[in-house]
Amino acid sequence: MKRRTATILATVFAVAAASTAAFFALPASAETAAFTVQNTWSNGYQGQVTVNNTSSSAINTWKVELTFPAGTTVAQSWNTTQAASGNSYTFTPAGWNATIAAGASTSFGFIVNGTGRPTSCLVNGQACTGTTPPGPSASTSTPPADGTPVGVNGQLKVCGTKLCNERGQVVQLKGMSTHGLQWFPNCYTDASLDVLANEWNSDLLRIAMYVQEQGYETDPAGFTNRVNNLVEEATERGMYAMIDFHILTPGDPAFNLERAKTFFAQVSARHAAKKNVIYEIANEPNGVSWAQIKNYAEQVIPVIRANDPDAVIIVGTRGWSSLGVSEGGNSSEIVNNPVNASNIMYTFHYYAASHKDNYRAEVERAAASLPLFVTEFGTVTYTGGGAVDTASSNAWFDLLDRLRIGYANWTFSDANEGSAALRPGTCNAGSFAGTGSLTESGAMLRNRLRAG
Ligand code: IDC
Repeated sequence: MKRRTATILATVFAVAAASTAAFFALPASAETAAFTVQNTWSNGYQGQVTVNNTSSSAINTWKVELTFPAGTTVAQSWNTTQAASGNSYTFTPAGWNATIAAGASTSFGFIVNGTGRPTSCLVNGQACTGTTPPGPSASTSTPPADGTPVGVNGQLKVCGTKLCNERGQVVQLKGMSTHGLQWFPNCYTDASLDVLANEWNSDLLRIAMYVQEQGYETDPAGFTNRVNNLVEEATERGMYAMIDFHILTPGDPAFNLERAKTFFAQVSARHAAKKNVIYEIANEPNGVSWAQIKNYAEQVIPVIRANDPDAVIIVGTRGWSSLGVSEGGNSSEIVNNPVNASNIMYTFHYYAASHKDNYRAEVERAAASLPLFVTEFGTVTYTGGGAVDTASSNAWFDLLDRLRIGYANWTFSDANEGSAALRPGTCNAGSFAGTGSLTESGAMLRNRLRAG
């Protein structure tokens, strides 16, 4: 143990010494840095700093120091290594972006809790007097006029550990998941989807296509068609459409590998030109190793990419998409052995009455290194039934909002179980508007989504 500690300390010391040498070797005005605000919300904002090398030779490293007013903190950053001392934050390279060629620049981003802007900014010890380099910036681009989630945000992409819109602003999508399409066809109609989009302000429709349990495997063409139709319905309403390949039992995604390849080849070909389709390739792997899930992902992702190269793809995680926690593991197995693909995120699922502090702690830890999407959660127990756990649900919402992690609630349906948003009989009656048909969970979600 002692030997190990000594070695690590020695390494850190060596790196620090090298960095210091590099700073002093630089010409006095080699770097400038520009701080910009990319996106704001009621109690926070997304900042970015671009470090420019204005000299005619490469620089080997950089250091940006930002000081914030009391009450404002940096929650997270990406493309950088962050250290804090009181209200002062030091940002150094992430590892791969230390060297900046002559005339080039590099940027890093961060999420701020609180509204205070930096009161001081230093780059390699000098005041950040630089200007934003040429190119699109948040302040010059104009969101499309239609005001829908897709109209405003366009094609999404993974940016560091976050999800960004087409202007590079972090976005947190909030929406609803269908129940199994095989069981609740009357819940997904023009009328219900109008209410979901226009009244609930849902950013997202997750389309849960079970593979077993009388799902896809019984009628591949029919279920592919239903999914395609729901993607079109979401698109018409400016919502993102998340195509969920809802494997559950058996939990090994390899059992459905050939079905997944066939299905995703077809739906990605059909929707390749759209900006609003997100692919979720394995709902809840269970009873399998992370290596097996990764292997599945690395076979399915190229099938989608061949048709739709820029779509965001979400990969399920071990233990019913618990980042491994429900099977005694944790997210380190993913961090140490990530899926070999870009523009992907990892799934986390929770049910608030069953999954509490230890799961929240793991999400917070994982979110520092992995892009996460809560593609399914319930306000009740993991069975899908039971009472709403208001305290745990609110603790989850607070965490996800703080980390800007998107979510979809199970379910926008009238199933006879506590997780359903609509009371039994609502879908046959076709009475979706207002609050009269909502369960306790439905009322909680409608309020959340309407609040934005
Ligand atoms: C549940 C449904 C329930 C159905 C059961 C089996 O709510 O009506 O009988 O599936 O298909 C998940 C799964 C999701 C589960 C949900 C609640 O992704 O399919 O739905 N849940 O048990 N993971 C954790 C909980």
